[in-house]
Order: sequence, then C-alpha cells, then structure tokens
Amino acid sequence: MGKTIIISNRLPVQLQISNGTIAAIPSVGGLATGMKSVHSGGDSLWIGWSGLTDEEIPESLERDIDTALAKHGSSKVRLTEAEVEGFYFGFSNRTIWPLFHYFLEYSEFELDSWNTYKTVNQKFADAILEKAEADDVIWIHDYQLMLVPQMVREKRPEVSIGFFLHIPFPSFEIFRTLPWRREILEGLLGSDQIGFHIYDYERHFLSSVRRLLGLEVSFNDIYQDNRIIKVDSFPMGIDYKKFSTAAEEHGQRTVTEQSELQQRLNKHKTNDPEAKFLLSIDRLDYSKGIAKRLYAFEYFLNKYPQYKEKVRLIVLAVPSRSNVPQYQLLKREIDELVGRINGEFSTVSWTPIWYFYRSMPFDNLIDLYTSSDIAWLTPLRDGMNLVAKEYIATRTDGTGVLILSEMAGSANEMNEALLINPNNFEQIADTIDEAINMPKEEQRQRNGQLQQRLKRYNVEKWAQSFMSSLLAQKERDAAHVSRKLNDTRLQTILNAYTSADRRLLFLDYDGTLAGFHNDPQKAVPDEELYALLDALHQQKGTDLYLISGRDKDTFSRWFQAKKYNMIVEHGVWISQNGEDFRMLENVKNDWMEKIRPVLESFVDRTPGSFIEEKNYSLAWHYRKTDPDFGNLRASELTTVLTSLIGTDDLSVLNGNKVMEVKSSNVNKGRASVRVFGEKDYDFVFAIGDDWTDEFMFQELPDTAVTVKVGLQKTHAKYFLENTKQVRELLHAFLKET
Ligand code: GDG
Repeated sequence: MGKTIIISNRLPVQLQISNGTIAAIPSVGGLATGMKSVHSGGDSLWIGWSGLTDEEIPESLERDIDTALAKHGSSKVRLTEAEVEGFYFGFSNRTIWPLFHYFLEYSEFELDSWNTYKTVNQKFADAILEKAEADDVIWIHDYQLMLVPQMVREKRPEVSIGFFLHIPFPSFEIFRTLPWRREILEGLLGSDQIGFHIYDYERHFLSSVRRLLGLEVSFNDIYQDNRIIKVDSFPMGIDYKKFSTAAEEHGQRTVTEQSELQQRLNKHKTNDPEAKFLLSIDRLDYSKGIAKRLYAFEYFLNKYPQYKEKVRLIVLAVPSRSNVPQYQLLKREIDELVGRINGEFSTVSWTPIWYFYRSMPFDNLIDLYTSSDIAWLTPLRDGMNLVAKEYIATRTDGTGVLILSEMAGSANEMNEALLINPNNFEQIADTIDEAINMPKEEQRQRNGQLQQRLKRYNVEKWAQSFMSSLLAQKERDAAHVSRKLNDTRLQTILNAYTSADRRLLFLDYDGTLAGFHNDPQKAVPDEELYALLDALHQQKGTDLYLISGRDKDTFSRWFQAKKYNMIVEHGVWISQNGEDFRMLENVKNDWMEKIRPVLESFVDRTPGSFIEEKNYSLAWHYRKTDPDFGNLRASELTTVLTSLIGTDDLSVLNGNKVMEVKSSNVNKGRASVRVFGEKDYDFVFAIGDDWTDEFMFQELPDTAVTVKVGLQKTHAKYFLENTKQVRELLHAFLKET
C-alpha cells in the first residue's frame, strides 16, 4: 500500500497570521483526532482548505504557509472569496445541508452556486491528482466534496477511494427534488466504498441509486459497469480517553485551580443542593432544534411548576455559518425566545435559562459536562451527534442522565439513554421529570453500558474499521481482476481454440450477446450479431449453440432460417442444423393452470410487470416496475410459490429481473451436458450472465472455458464486463482460425 491521502473541506490545522509571521495550530476536533492513527508519519497527506481565502493570503507569505502546513502533513487547496461564498456558504450550506436534514423549504437551488461547487470540487480533485500515485488510498470526507470521487476516478481508475458522509442521507422522496441529483450520485459512485453513520442513511442512498440511476444493487454492493461499490455503515465514535481523563482531572482540582465558570456553577449547587442543571450544547443550526427545545422547556415549566426555581437550563449555542441568512434569522429567534421565557419565569433569585452564544474552550466544555445533571440533546435531525457521546464519557462517577432525540444517528447505539421525539412536548416534559427523579443506581447502570460501548468503539476504531474495510474491498477487486480475461489469459484460450479440432460453444442470448430491453420482444438481434454468428456457425470444426430461457417461437423467428443450433426454454427444446425443435426433456405443463392465476394476481398488484408464457414454463417479468417495489414483490412471490409448489417437480428460477417457474428436471446444465456427450469435443466454451447459466458453469467438465458476463458471484472461471466485450471475444475466435 502507498500513502494515505485524506481530503476534507477544512484542514486539521488553523493558520494564524500576525505581524507577518505564520503559525499553524493543530485543531482538536473529533475528525482530526480520529484520523490521527490514519494520518501519521510521512506516508500520509491531508488536503483541504486552510480557512484563509486567496485575498487574505499575502503573496509574500505563500511559501511560508506551505512550509508550515507541510510540517503537519497538510497541503492546502487555494480558494478565492467568491469560491468560498458559492461553494461553501452557497451550495454546501444553502442547498445540500438543509435538503439532507429534511429542511426542504430552506433549500435553495441556484445554478450559479452549483457551478461553483463543481469548480471547487474539481480544484480539490486536481490537488489530489497532483499528489496521488497508483497504490495510494484516498479518503474523502463529507457533503462539500461529493463530486470529488468520480473526478479522481476518471483520471486514476486504479486508486482506492473511500468516501464518508458525516450528515444524514435523506430518503429518495427528498433527494429526488435536487435538480443535480444524478450528478451527485455519479460523483459519489467514483468511490470504492461509501460510508454512512447508520444503516438508515445507507438504505436511503441505495434506494436513490437504484431508482435514479437504475443500477443493480445486491445487499450493500452496487454494480456499475465493471466495478463493484461497497456501501456500509460506520458509526463515528469519540476520543473517549481524552474526555474521561479530562473529567477525572477536573474532579481532582482544588478550588483555586478551578475555572471561573466552574466556581460559579459550584456556588449555585451549594446554595441549592436540590437544584438541577440541564445542558444543551450545539452549533447554532436549525437542524439542532434549539428553538423547539426552548419552547419545550417553557411547556415543561408550565406543566411541572414545582420545578420553578429548581431547574436551570444552560444553553451553549456555538456560532456557525453566520453569513447564511437562515442562520441569522435563527439567531434572532433564539435570542428573543430566551428573553421572553426568562422574562416570563425569572424571580429575584432564579433565571431559568443561561444562554451563551459563543464557542467555549475545551476546559469549560468539560466543566459544563461534568456539572450538568442532565444533558438534553434534541436535534430535529443529526447525522450522529457527538456531544451526546462526549457527555457520557465525562460522567466518570456513572451519574447523569442523557435525554436524546430519536432523530440523532447516535440514538441508534445509545438505547440506554432516554430517547424522545423532539416534536412531542408532552413526552419531553414527562421525560425531564423522569430524568430529575431517576435514582442514581439506575443512572449508573444505564451509563455503565453506554460507557463500555463508547470506550470500545472509539473514534480511532471507527477510522481503522473504515480503512480496513476499504483495503479489503481493494483485495476483493484484485480477486476479480485476477479472473478478468486479460491479454495473457485470452491468448491462452485463443491458442486452445485454434489447436482444437472439435469445438463446442454455448452462448446465452439476453445480457450476453444482446443487451436488455424493457420489452423482451424488442431485444431483436442486430445485423452485426447475425454476421458474427453466421461466421462462427460456418466455421469448420465449430458447433455453435445458442442456449436460452426464451420460448421456441421467438428463437424460431429470429434464428431458424440461419440454421443455428438452439436450446430454448432452459433446455426443454433443441433444434440442430435448422431442423424443427424437438423435446430434449420429457416435461409436463399441466401445473400451469394452477400457477398462472397466482402470477396474474401479482401482475394486477405490481404495475409494469407482466407474464411471459412459454410452452413449459411461466415467467413473471418485473424489469419495468419500480425497482424497490419490484424486488419486494419478487421475494413475496418466492414465498408464495415455494409454499404452493411443495414437493411438485417444479422449481423457481430467479433470473435478471424475471422469476420463472418450470420443471425441476430442466436446466441449461443438463441440456449442455447432453449435447457435450454427443461428440468427442476437445474445446468447450460456455458464456452467460445470470444465474440460470450457472448450471452450465457447474455441470460442464472442468476443462471447459466458462465465462460470466458482469462482476457477480459465479462458478465460471473468468469474467467479462459487458456484451461489447463478449462480441470482441467471439470476433477474436474467428480471427485466430
Ligand atoms: C457533524 C454532523 C456528526 C461544540 N461546542 C463546543 C465544542 N463543540 C464540539 C463538541 C463536538 C463537536 O463540537 C460537535 O459535533 P456534533 O457531532 O455534535 O455536531 P456537528 O458539528 O454538526 O457535526 C454530526 C459530526 O459531523 C461527526 O460526523 O456527528 O451529526 O452534523 O465534538 O465537543 N468544542 C469546544 N467548544 C465549544 O463551545 N471546544
């Protein structure tokens, strides 16, 4: 493995210019800490924006800046003020952020900012391309850089690229409203692995990929042309030790060592030991639900007046994106709300809300965490929410109650917290009451379990598990590559073909010789294909068989006059040298009367699906249906059919967007083996794309050259990527002889 390149919008260092000198100070954020194990030593590089625009960087200092950054393994992407405006404040934070957090009404679809987003993503990609080598591993972070994976892939198809989204991925219904939805998906699919915090975001992403791009998705793999993209969830953890150690150290401080904030908090505690502190910490962002939390607090005070003068809510709202108008409005709303509620409830000795609009030093953050009896974190939508995890890590004596919104990704792994719906004021008020009265023993028991989990799956583990999964993906690709028909392997096969006297070729039709069509009857052979098959058919010493699940009437129409050998309906019928079809297997079709009505009921309930009736089988096609719905119905139909056909001699074949019911003793494997036994062949070749072809790959002798079209799981020896390559291979057969 080469070096690791990490890319995020911001670098993990802050530049400070004063009196013509530069200082680069490492940031202490979660991401920077988590990536420490990945971003270490000389074999790793972090690329990002420095936080200073081109206009802010004096030309004379450019070099010094680069040197200062290089000391921290960092390299900067240069952005102008206008680019930061359009890319960061514009498309990232006025389009993607609100949309992905389900604030559709705040999403602005501006062509100009989209164009700047593209330009800036290209700048990031160029910065990577300048440094990347073939065996490097690249890890791209977050919603500001969703086009970068594909931009890098285009120029460097061989590098390994991972992408992690730190915010939610919305449901298809929301995502589809974005005018540039395809471009965003295609941008992301340049990655080898795409990570999300939780399974729900992963599921939404896969659904959009299926519906908007029509790509095949199997479990968490996406099949795109010749590539497999893995999608998985990696819930981000925190630097547990940093928070728990800091909390312990705070606990041992003497009064004089304590911060002023801590001393004030203590004073209030001493004056009224029964009083409780509730803590709310977030960036000032509408997704965090701060305003709603204030309304809910008002509701709580009215519902439980006994807590007046007993409960204090500490609100720390950290300034964020303050040049986006929506954030300015929110700031005003919160200022007013705090003022109104305090005005309504305050007494001479009690102010219900302490409101801080600023960022606090880490030390004060720990003071707040360790002094608050209850952390009340109720985002309306949050990718993960690390504050919840940090609060628990600082509760070293095991006490403290966490009230957490179900809408935060962290709720998924923090079941022992009190989970609430941030819109349900009744539930919130009752939960605060429950939290205030929760026995210490119960608090310790809940927190103990949470702490164990957070300690184990910390941010370092998160980064490592993402990386090792990405590397495993690379190995899996390598395994595929090893079976791809490269030049050397192809030459060996061609040599065997040329030196053979009697050759037998089995060629599947749909998905192998010809592409798919929504209407199977429209996938007619083209002139180029006829010419190719004619030449093979007429070649001395070659027996060509088209082998397909299609009905005999269609194949008669398409190929009978050509006198090609044909095996159809999965092996029920055979036609050799232009003769009429005869039965290869003795099969019954009296079961059809029972099965047809079942399939018809599925057609009625699944728009876009239809039945194809063959002589000895019935097929239910669902290529034209909504992909998710079609898959759902297909698994429903499997259950129904499995219970219906019981011990009958019937089987259900799951093809490519088609389910087929037919006699069990018929399949392409049996049919091809029978033909193989007819003569003494010294070269056998079989090619096909779906799992009905697997019977051939398995049952033909080991010496057969078997080829799968598409990178799916298979018993075949080799892979080809698409029908174009299949035709090229067949042309090569002709050239060699
Ligand atoms: C995004 C996603 C996802 C907060 N105030 C102060 C301060 N903080 C620190 C906290 C915590 C971090 O900021 C906030 O992280 P969150 O996860 O809560 O939220 P976002 O900033 O929105 O982050 C989020 C995250 O990415 C990671 O993937 O969890 O869902 O929205 O670490 O401690 N730190 C200091 N002073 C403060 O006043 N020093």
